[in-house]
Amino acid sequence: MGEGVGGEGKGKMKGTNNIHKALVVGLGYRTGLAVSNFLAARQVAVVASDSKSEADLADVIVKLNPAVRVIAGAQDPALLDEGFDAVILSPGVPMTIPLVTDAGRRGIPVIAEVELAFRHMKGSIVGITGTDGKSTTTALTGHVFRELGIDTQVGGNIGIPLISFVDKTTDESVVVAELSSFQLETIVDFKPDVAALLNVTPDHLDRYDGMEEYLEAKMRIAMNQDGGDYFIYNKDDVMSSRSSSRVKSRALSFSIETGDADIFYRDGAVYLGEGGRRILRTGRMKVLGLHNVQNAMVAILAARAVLAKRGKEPDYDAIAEAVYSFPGLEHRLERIGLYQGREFINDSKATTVNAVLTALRSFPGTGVLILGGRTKGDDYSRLKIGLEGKIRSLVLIGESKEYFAKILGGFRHVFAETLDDAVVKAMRESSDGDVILLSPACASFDMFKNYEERGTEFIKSFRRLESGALSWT
Ligand code: UMA
Repeated sequence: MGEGVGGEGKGKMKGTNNIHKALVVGLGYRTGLAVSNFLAARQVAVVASDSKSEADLADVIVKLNPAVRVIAGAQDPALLDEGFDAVILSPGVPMTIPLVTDAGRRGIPVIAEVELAFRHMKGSIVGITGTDGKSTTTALTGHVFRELGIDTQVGGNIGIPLISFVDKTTDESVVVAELSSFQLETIVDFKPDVAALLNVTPDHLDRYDGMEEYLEAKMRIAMNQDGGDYFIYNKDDVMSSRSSSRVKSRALSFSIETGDADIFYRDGAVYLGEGGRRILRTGRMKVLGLHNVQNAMVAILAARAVLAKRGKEPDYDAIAEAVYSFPGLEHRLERIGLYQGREFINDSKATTVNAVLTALRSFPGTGVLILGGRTKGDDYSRLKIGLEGKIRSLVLIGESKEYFAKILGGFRHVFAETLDDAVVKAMRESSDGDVILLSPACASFDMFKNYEERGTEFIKSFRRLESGALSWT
């Protein structure tokens, strides 16, 4: 048996001893795999348990360190009889499964991957949580730090487990972490230098008993912060605003509705509350929509807070340039090009009604919306408010086309069989100056492997149209 894994990074190892034998629960495609390999490389004896069958896990198992013992299928609490120093939980596994509750009863520490990563991490941590906009804000904040010449790592719920890059961090690094409520459920000492709570609206209510419980999970992001840390919150969002009074860290607010905030938006520009200095002209940003202005305000406050903790003054001009140059995330309100006066926008990642409403709000004028796919039980009639006065015509795709035709019957619509067909019909339904938006409000699995493939196919259809290979007239 090896020396065990304690923590050579920021964590003070309160209440946990070195880990010699670990049980990783939930291999997943990313988290459990990364944790298992991280620990095995440090000579920790690792058992990985997953409810899927060995056959279903084949893709993951080939990437595992051969020293890891995999127990696939049933997750019997009797497994704990072997004795473990810690259970490391992947975010997709509920804390309520018997294997995990039993571990707790036996006094085995149950920790999140982000907790383990924290114990090995160096430098400053910016943690970003909230219901909507986490990934974009995380990417944008990371982009700003990088453009300022700071060594930056970006990860968490955005798709790269923090544990996979902790070894690269130094005292000068900044880690920008997207944190879901699932990841925050099992943190112990995790303490971000800067925490941001973007907004709290109903989500994951299949896993939480109600909004208060969901909020509590999110507020864990600030539970270990002290007076030297910062908590960024949205003054326009009732739940996040209310929560700011309970944190021990220094609260910094952002707003698009009031000038009474640490940073705010007014008439196409972003200003600092104190001193009123103008920081941004939002028209220069590549990413569209007021929600991206909010995301930018978070990034600016996060940069200011980290620099303040390092005793440095922010260079707001450099920060503004960094915000302007942020290209946005792929498949999220991604501008792909202009063709015969129509602007094509790929928002394939929009799989919920809220995401589509945000997309519709983000551009002025009119357009054609490509909508449909596999529905997820959302209340799709809510789309009507966003479509009114904005959408000339709907191009309906996927297995839900008839369903949408029925519930959105008041709006002009046509059916399309493929994305090529959808692009052709969108051209015919639109006019010069319109937007052609793929923002499907649905999962992609009826027609594609995932939303990435759907977005990529849309871009290919656009390129064919541009080159003349796809004719629309
Ligand atoms: N499993 C069990 N027992 C159970 C339940 C699940 O063993 O009772 C297994 C599953 O079979 C699966 C694994 O546990 O193999 C769960 O894996 P996972 O979902 O944690 O998968 P990862 O690939 O590691 O992805 C996770 C995040 N997934 C979730 O939080 C559900 C990813 O967020 C994240 O990017 C990744 O870690 C990086 O660390 C995705 C997500 O959907 C994007 N997040 C939710 C959201 O954004 O709304 C929270």
